[in-house]
Amino acid sequence: MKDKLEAIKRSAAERVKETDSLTALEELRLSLLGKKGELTQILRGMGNLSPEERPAMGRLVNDTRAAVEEMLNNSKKHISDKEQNMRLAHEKLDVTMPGRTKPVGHLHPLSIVINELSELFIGMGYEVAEGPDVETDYYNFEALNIPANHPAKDEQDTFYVEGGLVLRTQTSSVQIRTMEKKKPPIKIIAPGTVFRSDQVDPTHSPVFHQLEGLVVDKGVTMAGLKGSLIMFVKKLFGNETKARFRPHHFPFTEPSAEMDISCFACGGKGCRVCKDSGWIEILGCGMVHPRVLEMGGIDPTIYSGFAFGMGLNRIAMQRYAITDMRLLFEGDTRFLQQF
Ligand code: 2NL
Repeated sequence: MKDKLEAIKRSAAERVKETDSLTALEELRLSLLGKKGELTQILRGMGNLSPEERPAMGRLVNDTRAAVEEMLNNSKKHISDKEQNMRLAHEKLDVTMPGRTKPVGHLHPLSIVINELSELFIGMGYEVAEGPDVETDYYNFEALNIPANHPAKDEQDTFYVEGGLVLRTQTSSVQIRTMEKKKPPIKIIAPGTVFRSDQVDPTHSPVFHQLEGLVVDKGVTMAGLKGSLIMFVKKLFGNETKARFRPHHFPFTEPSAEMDISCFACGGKGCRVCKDSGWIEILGCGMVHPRVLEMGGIDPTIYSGFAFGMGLNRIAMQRYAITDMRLLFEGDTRFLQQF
């Protein structure tokens, strides 16, 4: 029996040495110390021993068992250290590496300008109004006092859609619709996309953007128009900005004017931006024509109004030093990512 225990111990030492995984080690533990294990079998055989032999033999079995357990435990520690080191080397994480970011969309330069101008007008008490891009002839032309034979109605200038509809050539139609729905006081801006049958070049596009404004109430005057617009350009281009109004003609306003501002590039001295004039044309405006008020359902003997309209593409181009309008429409992300 003694020899047998010695043999078990020796073979256990050898087998432990050969084992290199925790699962194999556990199998080995069961085969040595488990219910059906080799040492357990020997313990069972103790019943056959004489009472004198039993205590010494019992001690020997226990010592062997303890020795085997110690071997197993040492090996377990050794193997799990080794496995952990392997995992650490394998799953190495460099927290200083740059993260992988998802590309996030952002505002188009035109949207930035629309938002900025809208905020300025909202600050002056205006509300933002919107309407359809496809309009009837009535809302786009007739209600604005543009006669049937007006050159603007020519197919060379306006996109006609099936059913006698047009792609709106200005956002004025939005304001006519507002006048029909609301009683004065009316104080709105209508920013949006407009369409003209233009050839594409660095300063023209058949799709572009405008912001129009309309104020209708009792006692609205040309002086009020000038005051409001001067306040607006000072807020947008700086307090030192000067303005001048030149007489003009629009079918929907009377009197009408164009507004120039002192060049923001040279301050009025003359440069390439203002073509040496010192002034930059910024918008058209005027007192709403009485016939336009009437067609909007407003009595021109009680109420008066002023209106103005400006192109947004040029403002965006000036603001961001963009030299070709096509860049605003082509959707090239290499260009758009800069804003
Ligand atoms: C320009 C000039 C202008 C208007 C737009 C307007 C709208 C209504 C009634 C009267 Cl509902 N007028 N809009 C008035 C004057 C000028 O635009 O050069 N736009 C780019």
